[in-house]
Amino acid sequence: MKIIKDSAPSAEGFRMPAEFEPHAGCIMIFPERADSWQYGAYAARKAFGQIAEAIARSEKVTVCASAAQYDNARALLPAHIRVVEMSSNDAWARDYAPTFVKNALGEVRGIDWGFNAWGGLCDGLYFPWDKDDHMARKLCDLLDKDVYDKRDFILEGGSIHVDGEGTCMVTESCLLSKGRNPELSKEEIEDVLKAYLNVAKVLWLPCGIYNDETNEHVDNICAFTAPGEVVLAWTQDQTDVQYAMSRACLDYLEQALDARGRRIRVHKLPLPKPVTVSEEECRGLDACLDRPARTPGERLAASYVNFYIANGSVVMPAFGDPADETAREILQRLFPDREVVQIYSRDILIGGGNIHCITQQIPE
Ligand code: KQY
Repeated sequence: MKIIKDSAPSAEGFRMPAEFEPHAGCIMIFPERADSWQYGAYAARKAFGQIAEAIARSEKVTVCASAAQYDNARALLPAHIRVVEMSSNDAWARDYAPTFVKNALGEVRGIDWGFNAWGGLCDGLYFPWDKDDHMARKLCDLLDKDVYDKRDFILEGGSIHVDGEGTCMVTESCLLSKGRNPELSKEEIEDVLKAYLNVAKVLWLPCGIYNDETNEHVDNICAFTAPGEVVLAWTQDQTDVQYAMSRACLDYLEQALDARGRRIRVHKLPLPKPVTVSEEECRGLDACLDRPARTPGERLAASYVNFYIANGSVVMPAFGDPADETAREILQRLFPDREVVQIYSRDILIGGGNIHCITQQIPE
């Protein structure tokens, strides 16, 4: 594996493909952290396993597990899912596995961004995060991919979406947060995205989902379903705090043009009714940084937008809400050539994310 320090992907003809382009596989991490996953992650591991199996029906899945959990992961997951021992601080593959870029010859390379647990000592979510921060490079080594060293720039995979045709989408609340790259201006951040993802246009949504502890990652509020088309998490309830947030994103998208000069077609994806943590769930969590990890009644950032597009399916969350089926039907209409598979993901949501946050695609 070569570590590339002196140039950026766009200078060498590499670009980040859209998630709906063909994959060689998917990376996940086996959950075990006791302040993220209630009751020793028992239920979270079952949900991760169901998601891995659903994705593995159409692409190779690699699951990283700690030394302590390797045997358990190997026993839980079927033989066609690869399990490798790799240390991490938690299980958010989207955020610390490499972002992959590809050139016209089909060569794939990784990008190793800096990771500081969603805000470092400013408003990060746990400490330390050193093992997470090392994963991108280890995974590139494992997969035999050269890697761009961009550790001087803090970025998580869940904070970017691309359409594969020159447009990237982010939220201001996340990329301009004080805990990421406070020394850089908005224009300088855009320049890094353009150089590393090889995009010509960055769409800056103002915000994400209410109480999303990542400073509102884009992958929970809005996602490309095709070039020029997005789904946006939406509520009709004007009294809900989320209404103004989704409305602000819609207003932004309705006046925006993408890199090809297209107007963006916005499909509204309903949100489930507010999901809150129960006392029983809180009792099952260890403390985090000397504080309770969650408090009873706390609202979680539940959204159907947090889905993963696999080669043959779209794997999306279910919350046991009446909107589950409506959301599934909308995604099925938008992805007619893929089977939309719904997986009950409350146990992942309690950890602070959902299906997109725990998966990272490797382009074909
Ligand atoms: O990408 C994500 N949504 C990860 C959130 C991490 C939360 C840590 N408790």
